[in-house]
Amino acid sequence: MAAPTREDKFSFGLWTVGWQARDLFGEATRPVLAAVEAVHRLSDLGAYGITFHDDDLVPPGSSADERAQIVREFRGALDETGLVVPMATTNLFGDPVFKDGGFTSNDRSVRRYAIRKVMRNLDLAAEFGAHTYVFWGGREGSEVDFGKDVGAALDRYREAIDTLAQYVLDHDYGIRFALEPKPNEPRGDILLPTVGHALAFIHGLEHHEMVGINPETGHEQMATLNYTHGIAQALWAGKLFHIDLNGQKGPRYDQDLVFGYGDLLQAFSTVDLLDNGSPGGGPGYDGPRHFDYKPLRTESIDGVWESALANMETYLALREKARAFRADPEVREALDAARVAELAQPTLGAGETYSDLLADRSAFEDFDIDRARTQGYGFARVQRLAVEHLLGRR
Ligand code: GLT
Ligand code: MN
Ligand code: MN
Ligand code: MN
Repeated sequence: MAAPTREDKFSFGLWTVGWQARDLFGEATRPVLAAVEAVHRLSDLGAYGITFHDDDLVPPGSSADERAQIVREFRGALDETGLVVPMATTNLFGDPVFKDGGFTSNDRSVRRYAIRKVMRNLDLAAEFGAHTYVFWGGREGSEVDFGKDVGAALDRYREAIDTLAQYVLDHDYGIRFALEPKPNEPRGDILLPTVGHALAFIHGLEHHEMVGINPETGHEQMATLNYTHGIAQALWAGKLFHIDLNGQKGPRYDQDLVFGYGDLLQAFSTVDLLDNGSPGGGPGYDGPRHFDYKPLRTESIDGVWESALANMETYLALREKARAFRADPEVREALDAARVAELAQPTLGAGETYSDLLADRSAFEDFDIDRARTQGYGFARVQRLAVEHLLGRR
């Protein structure tokens, strides 16, 4: 199999390969990974981009001089390798000041501070040429229903996004926003818990055209939802602005496993959709394939690079399989038999109205309902062939 190249547009968060594996129960198992080192190693592995939170790149508490030097060195590494920064984001969850959220804290002064923190990092994101800015509101939520006015929190969320969108427009930064849903963890219940909630929220925004979503595989699966369906609806709405790929084994804590190391069959349909678009000719996704995973805590730095590569290799392997699947004459025949393409045909004919439908006796009075009741749809064969391809038996 071909090695990853820049054209594949693979990107990684600095916080992923840089995760020191500090968890709820134990200390870090790995030393700090310098950002410059991460840039070089990711570049060597064939990635094209690196993303960061303000605090991953510039440790909180750095002086103005230290900040300038860090930014200079990071810039140098990017220039040297040709790696780009397609996306940046703000840490509104780590500092205890955000324990009740950033944009939706009950404390108004915290909300004002949060917006300022984002504005500061938007300047840096623009300086590095990022086109997407992610908002993951992990602390926006509650544990106590009576302690949070959810409607008011959504008003404040909207106010923050509207204000920041205006800031981006006024500065001509050419940045679009991508909201990242998650159902829970670290908050007991997080606001905008799923793709669907986030899409509905976007409709009410002042600059809704510049706001889309950044769905993460594991986050939808934590909510027991079908990730491929989630991104399909985001594509349908023209809102798949960015993507966080990883692996998750069902509804438990957020595992952030390597892409494919959970529901592999669903990862297969995810790659097929992203790369090839919907079977009815709907659009695919041509943005960065961004991995948001955590290298296992058991691993030293070797395991970090091993797993970084694994994300890309798994994606490429599934891409090859998706191509072969779509090209396989037997699969085409099975898809035809399952009438997958027929769904793209409008239910009413061109120019047909409900009156015409009412007048069409074949649609109701003479409809052969027994045929429709007893027919098989042929999905079993489609699934069998998909698994055969995935297993390399075809
Ligand atoms: C954090 C979270 C991720 C988000 C990152 C962006 S931060 O690691 O678990 O899912 O994408 O803020
Ligand atoms: Mn996650
Ligand atoms: Mn994460
Ligand atoms: Mn994520």
